[in-house]
Parts: sequence; C-alpha cells; structure tokens
Amino acid sequence: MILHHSPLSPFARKCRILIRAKGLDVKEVEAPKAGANGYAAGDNPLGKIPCLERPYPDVSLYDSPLICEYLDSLKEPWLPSTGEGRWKAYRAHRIGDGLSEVVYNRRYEVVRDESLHWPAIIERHDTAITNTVKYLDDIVQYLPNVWSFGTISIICALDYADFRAGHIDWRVIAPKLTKWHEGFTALPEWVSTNAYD
Ligand SMILES: N[C@@H](CCC(=O)N[C@@H](CS)C(=O)NCC(=O)O)C(=O)O
Repeated sequence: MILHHSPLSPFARKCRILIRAKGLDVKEVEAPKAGANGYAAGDNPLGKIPCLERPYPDVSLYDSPLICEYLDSLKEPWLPSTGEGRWKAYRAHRIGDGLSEVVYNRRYEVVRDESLHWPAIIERHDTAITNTVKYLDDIVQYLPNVWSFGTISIICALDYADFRAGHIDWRVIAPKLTKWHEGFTALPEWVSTNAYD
C-alpha cells in the first residue's frame, strides 16, 4: 500500500502516526502538486491528500478519517466496534479535524494579497480556533493520554495550529491541554512525523 501525503498536512500526519504506532507495512510517498488539479497522486478526483493506494483496482481510499479507520482496522483496532466509546472516539477525531480545517481555511484566506483579505471571515476562523482550544481544555480530562483514534487528530491539529496560526497562543488559553499535549511530544511517532520545526 502507498500513502500519498505531504509532510505538512495534519490530515496526512494522522495516518503517518497510525502507520508507525501499529508498525503497518505502508510506503509513504510525498505527492507532487499539479496546479488546478490539486495533488496529482493516488486516485482522488478531489486532488487532495492523503490518499491511500491499495493493492486492488479502483479502491483507493480518501479522506483521512476513512483512511485512519481502515488502517486502524488492520491491527488491534483502537476504535471500539460498538458502544459509547466508539462515538466518543469519532467525536474526538472530528473535533481535531475540524480544528485543522479551520486553521487550513484561515491560511488560504491570509496567504493571498492583503487587498483581497476578508476580515470578517478571518475573525470567524480565529474565533473558532480560540473557542475550540478552550473547549478542548475543558474536556481534556476525558481524553486518553495515549495514541487513540481520537487523540491522533487533536494532537495533529494543535501542532498545525502552532505552525499556521501561531498568532493565537493556544498554550496561554489552554494550560491543561498544554500539559496533555506535552505527554505526546517525546513519542517516536510524534517526533518522526513532526515537520514543523
Ligand atoms: N477532508 C480531507 C482534507 C484533506 C486536505 O484538505 N488536504 C489538503 C492538504 S492539508 C490538500 O490536499 N489540499 C490540496 C488542495 O485542496 O488543492 C481529509 O481529511 O483528508
């Protein structure tokens, strides 16, 4: 199997952490950009990465939550198969992805010429980032202190927020979350996938 990715993508990083944590046999290939087509890699008509190419015809997988669920299913699944724990894990994964999405969208708002900036939407994104980090600080006692289907997403989102939305110092807003996040940063899967330093 081949995971088409970009080292800076928080969505791809979740998959890369999962691959390492479970010791899965997946080759990681950095995808080239192809202008209006997005990323020309794998078989994703949306032109987005990550995309997982599997050894069957016409069954590449995208997007990252689906890839993560598939990879997770291959070895001692983290995602509970039934019950409330399953919905909690999906929810944690989703809030992390939502934070990454908002940081990503903000980035594409501010990366263009300043005359084209839309202040109200930048404020909307900044408020969503701040509110989400505060929310995560409030619920951090319910989050596992180990890699899980949910925590991969939140950790990747917080690091991406540092990288692309550093004007919001989430560590000041969220001291309990800061401590929780620190618990992951010495793990080999975190270190070997961290492209932001
Ligand atoms: N919902 C998708 C989002 C993936 C995504 O937005 N990837 C970005 C890189 S971080 C991308 O491929 N952007 C290229 C483009 O849209 O042209 C997922 O979770 O996989």
